[in-house]
Amino acid sequence: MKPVSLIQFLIEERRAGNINAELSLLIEVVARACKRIGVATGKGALGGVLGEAGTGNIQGEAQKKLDVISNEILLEANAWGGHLAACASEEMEDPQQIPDGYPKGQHLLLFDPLDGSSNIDVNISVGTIFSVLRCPDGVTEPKAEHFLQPGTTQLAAGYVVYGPSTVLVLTFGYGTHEFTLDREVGSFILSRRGIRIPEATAEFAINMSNQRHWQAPMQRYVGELLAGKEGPRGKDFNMRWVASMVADVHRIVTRGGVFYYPLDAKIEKQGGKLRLMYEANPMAFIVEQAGGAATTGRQRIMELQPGGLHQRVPVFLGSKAEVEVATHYHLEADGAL
Ligand code: P6P
Repeated sequence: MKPVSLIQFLIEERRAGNINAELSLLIEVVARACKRIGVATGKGALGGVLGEAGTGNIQGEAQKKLDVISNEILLEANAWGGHLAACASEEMEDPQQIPDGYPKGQHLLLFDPLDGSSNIDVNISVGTIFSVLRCPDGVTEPKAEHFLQPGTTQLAAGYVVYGPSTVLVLTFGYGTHEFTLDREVGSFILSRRGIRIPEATAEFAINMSNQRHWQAPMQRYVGELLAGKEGPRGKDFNMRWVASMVADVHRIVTRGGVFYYPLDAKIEKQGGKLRLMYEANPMAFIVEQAGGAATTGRQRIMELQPGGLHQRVPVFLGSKAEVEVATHYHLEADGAL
């Protein structure tokens, strides 16, 4: 069958009335920027791009050189196209306006330019995560509050995982689709249309070193997974933890599984580890459109009303039936059932 390129797919989506021309152009620009990020990360030690940048971000985290480079690539690529009203990034405290002199569009782009960057120096897969919202009518200089829309209002969400192959996974709310980069030609080629995540799973992803800090429902739930077939679940489970959300989520999108970053005593005050607007919401949209589920352990992530651009939340996502079990444990413990 003739390969379908990303551009062709976007034209099909426009013809189907699923997206408009401006959103189509935005996704093309983001995909092209991610190809450049993939080239930069692929240079490794030869590109002088490893190690710390010597700066910190809004999260108080030391920035890697590639965090800063990736952020710049996305900002530059999106400055002149006329499809955006503003950008927001994990690496910047406030939204970035479109530079004077360039036309503005009707979309807001949010991104984590290089998620999992602590893995860069040890050559483990990292990725870019992005989310697209509509800019409220009449707003020409979007501020942070204009980005604070629930995940259910996303127009598009996607990630690119820079692994053995470079893979873009994308949704507009009409299914979740995967594109693999043909490095010879430089085009993203449709490799999976209409992905479905298996409802059940025997594989979970969590950072077990936090176990002693978890809330009681999580202790009980994971204890039962570890008890295997002799325990109440009656089957053995396997565990994976890459510590790169994009890599862990891509495994789940590819073969099923669940990913958990629950509240724990260390991060309870900040509300969680992962960021709602440019990690949890886009991943939730992608997973739900593939038949999976995404909750905070207590409610659907995409229904949260954001309180801040860099707000953190607990994340339970993946195979629907298993996420529902974990969520049930939390609601039961809260007396909410
Ligand atoms: P931990 C990477 O820093 C990240 O934001 C996600 O990509 C990843 O899933 C998580 O944090 C890893 O957290 O506590 O295991 O290092």
